[in-house]
Formats: sequence, C-alpha cells, structure tokens
Amino acid sequence: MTEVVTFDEVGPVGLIRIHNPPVNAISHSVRLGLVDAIAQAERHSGIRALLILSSGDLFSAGADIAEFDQPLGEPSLQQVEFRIEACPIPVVAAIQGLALGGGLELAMACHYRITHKNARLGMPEITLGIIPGAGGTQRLPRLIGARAALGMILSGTPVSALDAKARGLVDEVVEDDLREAALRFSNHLVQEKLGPRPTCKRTVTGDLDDAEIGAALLAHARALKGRTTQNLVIEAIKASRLPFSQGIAIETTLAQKSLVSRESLALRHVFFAERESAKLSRLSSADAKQAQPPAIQRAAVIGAGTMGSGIAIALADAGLDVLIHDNDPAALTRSREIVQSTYASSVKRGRLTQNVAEDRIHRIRSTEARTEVADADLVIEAVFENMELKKDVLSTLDSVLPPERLLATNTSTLSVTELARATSHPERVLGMHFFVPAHASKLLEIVRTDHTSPETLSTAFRVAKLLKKVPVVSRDAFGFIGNRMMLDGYFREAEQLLLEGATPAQVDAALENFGFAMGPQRVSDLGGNDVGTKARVQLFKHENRPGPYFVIADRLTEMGWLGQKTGRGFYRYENGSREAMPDPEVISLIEKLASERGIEQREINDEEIVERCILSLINVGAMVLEEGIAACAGDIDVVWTSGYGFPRHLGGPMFHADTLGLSHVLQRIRLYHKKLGYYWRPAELIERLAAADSTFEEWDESSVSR
Ligand code: 3H9
Repeated sequence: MTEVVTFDEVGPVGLIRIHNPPVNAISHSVRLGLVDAIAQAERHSGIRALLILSSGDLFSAGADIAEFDQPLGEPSLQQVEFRIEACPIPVVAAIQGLALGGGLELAMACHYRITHKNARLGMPEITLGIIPGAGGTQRLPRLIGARAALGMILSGTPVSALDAKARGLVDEVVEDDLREAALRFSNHLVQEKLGPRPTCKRTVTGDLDDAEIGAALLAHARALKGRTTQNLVIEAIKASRLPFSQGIAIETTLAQKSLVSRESLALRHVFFAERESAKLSRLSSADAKQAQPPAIQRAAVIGAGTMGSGIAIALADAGLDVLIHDNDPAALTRSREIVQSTYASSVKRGRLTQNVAEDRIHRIRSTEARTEVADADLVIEAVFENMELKKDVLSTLDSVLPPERLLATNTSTLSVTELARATSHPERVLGMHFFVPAHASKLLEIVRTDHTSPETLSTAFRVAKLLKKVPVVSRDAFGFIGNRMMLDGYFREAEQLLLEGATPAQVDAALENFGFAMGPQRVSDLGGNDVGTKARVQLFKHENRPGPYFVIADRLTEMGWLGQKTGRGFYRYENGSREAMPDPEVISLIEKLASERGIEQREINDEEIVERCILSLINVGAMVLEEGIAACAGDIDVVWTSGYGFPRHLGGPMFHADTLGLSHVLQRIRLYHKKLGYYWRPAELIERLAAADSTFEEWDESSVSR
C-alpha cells in the first residue's frame, strides 16, 4: 500500500485514511492506495464496515489538477468509486474542512456521509472549465435532485454542512471530534446490520425542464458570460435520468471533451498562475530564506479617503486592529460613514451577521495624531496621489516607526523609489497598489524597488495572504504592470480608435462582447476621467509619451465632464443613474479633436476594435516582460484577469497570445506598426519567440533557469 493511504482496524471498522498534503488531492497514488486498502479490508472477515477519512484540515480538494495533462494512470477515480459502491460492507465517508470536486464525488460513491459542522461541500469544476467527471453529474442528482444539482454545479460554490444535510447530501452533521463520531456512526451500522446503500441505485428526483435550465443559467449569467462548459453540464445532468451505466458513459465523453477545451486550458492556467504569483521563493530563493516575517496584529492606514477607508475595511476583515489617521477631522467623519455603510450593506446582503459587522467596525479606530501609529506592525500610506504630500507623510512615519516595520505606500502612478528617498530606511518601503473597492478587489500589485529588502517583501506577501488577495510583484516603473499595459496599450488604442471614427458605445460593446466585464470608456467614466488625467500628469514627470495620448479623456476632464459623478463623461447619465447613454456632443468633440490632428475618420468594424485593443495589450505586455517589470507572463495574466476584467476563460492576455500563435500576433503587429507608427513597434520578445516558434508559456518555463 502507498503511504498516502493507510489502513487500520478499529474493532469491526476498517479505517482508511488519505494523507496527501497539502490538500489531499486524489492523485494516482491515492487512487492506488484506496483500491489496495479496500482489498485489504475485504480479506479480513472481521471488518464489517469501512470508514474513509483524511488527515489535515480538509477531506479533499478533488482530483489532482496537475495530472490533467498527463495520460490517466489506472485506476481512474471512477473505477475506485465503482469499487467502493460495490463493496459488500457499508462504506462511510467522514468529511472535515472541504470536500471539493473529485473529493465530493468520492464521498458520494460511499454509502453514507457524515460531516463536521464547519465542513463545506462543493463542485468547483466549472471554475476550471471542466464538468464533474467522476460520477458527480450522475450521483449528485440522485442525492439532491436534478434541479439542485444543476444549481450547485453551475455555481461552483460550496455549500455548508447544514445546507448539505438539509438537501440530503449528507446523513449526519457533528460538532465534536469527527473521527470518534464517524466510528460511532460506523459501529452503529454494524450493530443494526445496516448494509451498503449504493447511490447509483437511487432514482433522480425532480424534473429539469427548459424553464428551470433557463433560470439556473440566468442566476449565474455573469460568471458564465462567454463560457461553454455549462452546456456540457446540462447535457450530463439530463443524462442522469437514464440508467446509471448509460449516464456515466455520457458523462465520461462530455468530461473528456471539457478537459481538452481551450476554456479549460485557459482556466487551469490562471489557477496555477495565481498560486505561482503568491510564491515569494520564485522571485529569489535568498529572499525566502532570509525572510522571517514578524507577527501582524495591528495596522495603521494614513489617509481617510475612499481608498484608505477601503483598505482599513480589508484589514479589519482579516481580523486586524486598525487605526486610520488623517489630519482632517471631516475626512475621518466621512471615513466612519463609509465603514458603517459598507458593513451595513454586507449585513443587508446576508454576507455578514450584525454581530460580526459590529466587531469589525469596532476594530477600526481613527485618530488625528500621526504619532499614534507608532505601535502599528504595518503602516499603509494612502493619502492623495501627490509626490510631495506622500513624501512628507512617509518621512514623518519613518521617524516614529521602529526601522524593521514595513512602510507601504498605496500608489498607482508615483515612483516608489523616489518616495522611499524621503525615508532613512528605503529597504522597508514598498508599493501596495490596491484596486477599487479595496476591501473586495482580488488583486494586490506589490511594487518593489531596488532597495526593498527580502524581509519587507516577505511581510507584504503575508499581508496579501491575510487579506485573501492575489499578490503580484512588479518592479518600480512607469505604471507598474497593469497601468503601463492599460495606458500604453489597451486604453490608448481604444482612444485612437475613437479618433479614427469608432464611437464610445461601439468600442465598449465590442470589448464587452470579447469578454471584458466593462469596456474602457465606461470604466473611465466610472473611475472618473480626472483620475486618469491626474495619474498621467504624475507619470509624465518621469517618462513622456508622444501624442496623441489620451487627448479625448484629458479634454473631457478640462470640460468638467468627469464621468458618472458629474452626469457627463464619454456618455451622459441621468440623475445619478449608472446607465451610459450615447452623447452626440461627445461624438462631435471627438470629430473635432481628430480633424485638429489630421486624422481622417472612417467606419471601423468590431473585429478591428477587438484585434487592435488586444494586440496592443499583448505587445506592451511583452515589453513589460522583457524589461523585467513582471517576473513572468503568468503574473501578467493574473494582473489582468484579477484586476482589470480580462476574461478569465481566455487565460489572460499572454496566454491568449499563445492561443492566437505568436507568429500570427507578430505579423498583425507589424502590419499595424506600418499604418499607425510608434506605439505599434513590435516587442523584441515577441520577435524572438515567434522566430523560435515558441510561446510565452515556454518562456516562463525556461525562466526558472534564467
Ligand atoms: C476535479 O476534482 C475533477 C473531477 O470532477 C473529475 C476527475 C476525473 N489538485 O490554493 P492553495 C494545490 S477538479 C492539485 O494555495 P488554499 C495548489 O496548487 C478539482 N493541486 O491553498 C497549491 O500548490 P502549491 C476540483 C491542488 O488553502 C496547494 O495545493 N477542485 C489542488 O488557499 C495549496 O493550494 C478544485 O477546483 C488540486 N485539486 O486553498 C479545488 N487544489 O503549494 C481547487 C489545490 O504547489 N483548489 N492544489 O502552489 C482550491 O480551491 C484551493 O486550493 C483550496 C485551498 C480551497 C483547496
């Protein structure tokens, strides 16, 4: 038997334990171990029930995703499940922590299920672009009904143990020691002579008509936009009405189809890229060895604006005590209102209980005295994007904080190297670029300078983990990773298309159809056109850009057409409404700006809009890579899928470039370079990779040895 699965006898109960850290993935060795353990149990006539449980915090995160690209090693998970289901003695699964995907499928093939009260059970396969392929689409409907099964698989979100019990997915929920309770449960089966209860023998309850399917798709429309896996899920669940063996055969074919789909390759790429970006050791092994991050219990935020308040909420959500400092008492009052209303809305939406919300509100204190922050384990400066103001704040903080404490500056545009010069300890300074809303957004761009120490970087990673954010490290440079690509690539090209004759509504619709959550002009109106204009003024202090460069957005700012907040921007908005209505005056303004620059306007089709915006994003992304601003292409994909709304199912811009083929990408970039000039000069990295018939993925793999 393999060591990842052990077998013990506890009276008449055979105890099979999975031990495959960190997440008890059901790898090939686990499958072999399970089959061996069952065979061993069957050889013992004294064993009258089997109990399957796991070591560690969770039952199982499912099939081993890292094995998906390899040939399947037998026994398959499905074969293991058939073996369990056909056992002549009852088999019980004892679930703690999480039972996800193949983990839950394994448990559903057991005859009984007992869970700890804190456990959660789910089918997240759809988030990886695959369908549950080890009986999930056939056994789940037999346990909870076809409609509930469809909802659970389409949502991908785990349900609580109590919810699972109410739905009929588990038999018992316990609050105390799970192993002891599961042994009692198994002994009870033996005493009462309660035998096997194969799920496959049950019939599916509830109908699944078109109206119900439509309602389920609508409920998850946002997450499933542009996706196709849901169609395979529906087909598989419909097949659960057939005899089990036929349904399983259909599921297997559909699962195989999903596994080799582009969608699945892209989503699995992002899954692993997010985990890679969170590994400090990848950046430098020396960093990881030296770094001994101190405990973080108290945090301070300087600046009580929208961003500062959002960061304070994120810190309180992570269980830290937070002090917000601002010189302006009115700003502190406004910040308290933001905190109160954010938590009130979480309670209203059922995300938090009133008690938890109150506890978090009480964790956030405010002060007008800057020196009070001296006790904080971590300080994040979040005052306005102004170099002199930020330098002044950092310099004072530097004098009151012990030298080993991290000093983070929340900036999206300013040179962190320059800011750190205001301190006598530049090694403890780094940038933490939060995204709006800071408490809910997933991405944290961490900006390191040449002086940032390994300890400082390590603490920042720890903070990201505490805040449950995906960290991506950027070198300190114009716009870091995300904004550089947005400004020099994506948004700039979108404006260029407007000057050439496309309308804001057309550009936005084309990119939203491509899969972006929101088109560039609607994003500008939401964030405020003035915000972009001010950011570019700051950026231009370090590096300039030839025009036309955001002439439309800057003109709108000059006119006070700042977007949603003023009711006019690229669009018109009525009485505080968020509905963007085309504005003929903006079209005339764009025509005027184009003619002043000698740009002849023409009809532009949606294909050209998407191609130019995406290729320019890819091209600048390659420059960001070759300049060493991003450590790898995967990091860029994480930044764009988790911070800028790039469709996750396309894997991020660099993965998408590989999908298009770099020779094709280069050929199109060269064509646009001839027509449109400077901003389309091809990145050398693309030229090199295309010449070698290589990909960004291969470049990332080889970067381990660079
Ligand atoms: C499935 O089951 C298919 C079946 O229906 C059909 C089969 C035929 N496999 O996220 P973390 C690794 S599909 C392999 O940082 P956390 C992860 O890469 C599966 N590896 O920790 C990382 O490795 P490393 C359906 C996995 O505490 C380490 O574990 N299941 C798997 O923040 C720690 O992960 C899912 O979609 C896996 N299944 O979160 C669940 N899972 O240290 C996917 C994790 O080398 N997993 N790893 O970078 C998760 O959602 C989270 O990892 C989990 C833990 C919530 C479990």
